[in-house]
Amino acid sequence: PPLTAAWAGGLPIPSAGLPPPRSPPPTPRAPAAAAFLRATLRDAVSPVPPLDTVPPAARAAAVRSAAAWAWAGYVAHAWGADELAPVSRSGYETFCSLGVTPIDALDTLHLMGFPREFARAADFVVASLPARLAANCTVSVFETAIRVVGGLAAAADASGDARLGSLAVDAARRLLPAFDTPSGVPRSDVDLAAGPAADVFREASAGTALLAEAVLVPEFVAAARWEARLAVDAGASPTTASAPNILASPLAAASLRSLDAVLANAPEGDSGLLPTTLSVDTGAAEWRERHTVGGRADSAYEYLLKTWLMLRGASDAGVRARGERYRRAWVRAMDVVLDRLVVSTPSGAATYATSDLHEPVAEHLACFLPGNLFAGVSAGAVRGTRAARYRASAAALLTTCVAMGESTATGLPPEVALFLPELRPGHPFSLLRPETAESLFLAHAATGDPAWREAGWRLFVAIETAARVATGGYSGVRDVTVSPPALDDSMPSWLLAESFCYLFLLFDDDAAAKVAGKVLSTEAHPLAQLL
Ligand code: DMJ
Repeated sequence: PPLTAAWAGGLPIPSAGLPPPRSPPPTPRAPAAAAFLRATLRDAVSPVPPLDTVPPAARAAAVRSAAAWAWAGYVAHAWGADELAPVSRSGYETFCSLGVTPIDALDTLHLMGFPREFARAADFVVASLPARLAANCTVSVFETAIRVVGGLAAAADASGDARLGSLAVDAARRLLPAFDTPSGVPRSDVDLAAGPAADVFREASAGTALLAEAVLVPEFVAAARWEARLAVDAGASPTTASAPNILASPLAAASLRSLDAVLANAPEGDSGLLPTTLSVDTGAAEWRERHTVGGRADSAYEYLLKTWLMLRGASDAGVRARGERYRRAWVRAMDVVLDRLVVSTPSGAATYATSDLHEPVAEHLACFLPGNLFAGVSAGAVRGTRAARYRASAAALLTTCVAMGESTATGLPPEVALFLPELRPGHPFSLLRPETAESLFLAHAATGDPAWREAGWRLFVAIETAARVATGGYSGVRDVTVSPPALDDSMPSWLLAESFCYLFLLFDDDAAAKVAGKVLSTEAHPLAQLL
């Protein structure tokens, strides 16, 4: 697909980094929302106390209050819309009006202990989503899988609410036609109702897929598990829900076939980096070769590890062996990423994952990498000297991600940083992305080092100070180098699904214990392992 904008340094930027488009008119509020809002504001929102007086033991509660403020803003002004425009106090549609914010937020509400808000959101999703899913609308397979399928499956896992599990299955089935390609690598877009009709795919992505779009196993296995469980509840043989049968079901098998096509086509050796754009016909590199662990590629690397985590506890030896293949693929990929994409500035002051082999460009999106390395080491994916190397690289990378935020006037990291040769903002906007918080949580879980918690608190204070909107919600900012910053009037659904969720997990040991046995998806949805 054509790249649409330029790095500040004259290099391309993924279009995924741009603020979302607005589609007026604002979504009308559901009639019941006013009462819902009043109840939410009254019952769920306690004000965040003055930040400099918050003792460490109260930090999780402060993050929980902030999440309630984000949720209340959505309920007040955007109920039923995909996402909240907090400044103009309306909603906007980015995902075929599926109502993606409540779906993405369900498991966060559950984890943070908002049972009433969870129940109301779940009832709303159950009542409204079937009709929304049945509409003729073209969606991104990737975004719908990670936010909708993953969000519903995790919320169903957490609550046991089979209605949500059934919706996860419905949503995943509607994405399945995209995988019907010669290679098994899915097309980027699919019409939710019409499937692979000839004219539903965007011209820009016809025939190609991005690396991240080709690796979606955790979401599809989670949906397949719910499909099997519902079938058993309806009278099918209990063996339907065995791990091998779940993996053989159409939903799981399609996602695994795509992953296998990616790995089968990955070059060996020095160029063992995965291609960022793939042909859906062959699964091989397409268009212009570019290697990155940032946008367009990020979660594919993350999911090599997490596919192993999903399969490694299965009682069936064949399933475990299959998982082991993905662990080895992750180690191969990480070795090459550390060799080729992770670089240090000449002074050694900063280490970052570059998004371009020839230019010193670091995307905030790539800040998931240190957390992924820490998670792999903690899970025992690597040992000995390799584990030591991964741990040291992860700490250096995360230190730079933290510095990306702490070098700006707002304390928020920019979308893109340049190292010329030292750190400075490239694209200065912030979409309140989660990757630094995610890696801080995983780093603290792996090492117990309180410094990661301190960095997380400073990040939270920066969000509170720069991005909180007085009438409800939080907003992305246009320039993190200016304080106070201009707001971009958007609250991406990942703020509740991930950014606040990871900060809460960082400060709340009980919550962290609850997700410890789960696989955190790329959208921070805790998914059960296959047993
Ligand atoms: C989220 O939707 C997911 O974390 C995805 O993997 C990357 N982009 C956003 C957050 O930045």
